[in-house]
Amino acid sequence: MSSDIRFTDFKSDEQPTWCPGCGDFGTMNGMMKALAQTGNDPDDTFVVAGIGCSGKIGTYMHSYALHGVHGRALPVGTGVKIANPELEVMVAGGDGDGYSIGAGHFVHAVRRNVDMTYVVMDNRIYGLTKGQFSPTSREDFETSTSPDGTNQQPVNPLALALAAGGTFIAQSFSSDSQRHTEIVQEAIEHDGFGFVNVYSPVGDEEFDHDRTDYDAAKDLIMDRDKEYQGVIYQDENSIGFETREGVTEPMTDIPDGAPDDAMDLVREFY
Ligand SMILES: Cc1ncc(C[n+]2csc(CCOP(=O)(O)OP(=O)(O)O)c2C)c(N)n1
Ligand SMILES: [Mg+2]
Repeated sequence: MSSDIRFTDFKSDEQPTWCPGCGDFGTMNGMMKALAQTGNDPDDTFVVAGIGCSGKIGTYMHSYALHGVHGRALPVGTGVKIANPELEVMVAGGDGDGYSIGAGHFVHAVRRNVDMTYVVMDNRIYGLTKGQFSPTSREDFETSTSPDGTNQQPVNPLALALAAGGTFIAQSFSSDSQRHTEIVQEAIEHDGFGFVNVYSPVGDEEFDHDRTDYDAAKDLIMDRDKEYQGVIYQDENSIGFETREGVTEPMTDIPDGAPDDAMDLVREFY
């Protein structure tokens, strides 16, 4: 960790190919600022990206990074953090990546509560594949694959996270750079799984409530008529999974009674 790191140190030399005006620019800038403001530097940061326009973020940021398989960013992030808890792990991907093909991983990553930050760039569409509807598309949203609207209730990611036992649940707007940065910063500082759903809104509502009040958070999240920005729920007693006894014991410590060639097997994969 270093105190003289600027957010531009997290920028790579690659020029983003995102469309002009895309919310992904603001989302990424906020993530870089939040990383710098929490005292991280590229050498202790690992960004795991999903597949999609959003998934390109790992190329545009300067840090350790892995651009993996569609929907599988969270298990990779979990593995990185368990293998090296010293790293600041940030996972980023789209609404399709996280709430469609990766939905199962999302629920389990939330309940496992490994100390990492998950930023979902929720544009409510499959952007990279040219605009099919996504799990968060609204019922009346017309696309090439939903010419009469989707006729389905969208997934409510905040409700999913709350139901799965989330310890930090927030939403930010890519267009509100300062608030978005502050929210991601809080997610990084949270001891456990910091979840931020980021979307590009048409309108927004600030709210003032006790973030540790589970029932109040539930009421806000279930209100489908409003889009809230801020930390909606936080469990202040949260403890990161990787800090539990035995979770990050070195794999090279072979217990008594293990087969003679166990060490060779470990070396092969470690
Ligand atoms: C296993 C697999 N299925 C489908 C695809 C095709 N595919 C690539 S990106 C994508 C959806 C991207 O949507 P989202 O996650 O919302 O990202 P966005 O492009 O909107 O940022 C799909 C279906 C793929 N790459 N791999
Ligand atoms: Mg999308």
